Amino acid sequence: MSIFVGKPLNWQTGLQRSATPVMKQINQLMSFTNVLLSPILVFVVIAIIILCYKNNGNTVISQTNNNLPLEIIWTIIPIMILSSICEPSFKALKYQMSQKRLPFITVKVTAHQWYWNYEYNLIGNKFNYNSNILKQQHRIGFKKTNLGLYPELLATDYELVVPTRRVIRILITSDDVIHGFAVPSFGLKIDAIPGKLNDAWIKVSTPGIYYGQCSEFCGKDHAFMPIAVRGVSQERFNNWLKVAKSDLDKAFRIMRHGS
Ligand SMILES: [Cu+2]
Repeated sequence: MSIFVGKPLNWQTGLQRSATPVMKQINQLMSFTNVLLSPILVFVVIAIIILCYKNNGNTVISQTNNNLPLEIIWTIIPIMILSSICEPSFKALKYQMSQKRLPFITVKVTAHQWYWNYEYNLIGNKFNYNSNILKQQHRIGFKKTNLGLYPELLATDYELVVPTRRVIRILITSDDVIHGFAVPSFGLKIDAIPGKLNDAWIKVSTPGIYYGQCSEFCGKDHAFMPIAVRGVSQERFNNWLKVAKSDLDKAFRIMRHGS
């Protein structure tokens, strides 16, 4: 069974495919902004080309001043352009800040130099584990030899596991220096700051593995502390959780067999 993998593609120029409602909004905002910006780009480039060719050294530069209609036009048009971007942008921002109050579960993410710690705090189910980059020599042991599913520099030994179609609240902090918890297909990028608890929410729409990386320069192994999130069905999440508290290896083994 093939599962969706949220990772960057070769020669990709756009954003990653959205896997959460927040990222969907960000994608829409980006498309809208691009539509708006393209004619401006064309206009500016044409204007520059015309000016370059017209000005052959002896053209007298226009001395127009105090032209009220012209000044009104070039003030009003940019205001209209900026306000039309402002509206969807604030809407997306507000949405990002909403829906944190009644999460299905809360996961605490603590950044360390140079790995992540994930803590689940459910009634009777408090446990945490570290997530390190998957080393080449451990691929066989972890049964993660498929480079498409577990790409180099992005795959981890133990992923963060979350149920799909549920609001998950993520609390983010750091134990040492500032790190950045970022998963592009979730539209998520929050700083992990020592002594401060930042929060965000996700609602993963499709089961799959989603990759991200630490996004604040945090020292020598900054490039080697990837983030891997596994979105699974509610049922598989419950099964994983039951075993994970006592035997993490076994819990992940069962999950991989199911995928
Ligand atoms: Cu870091």
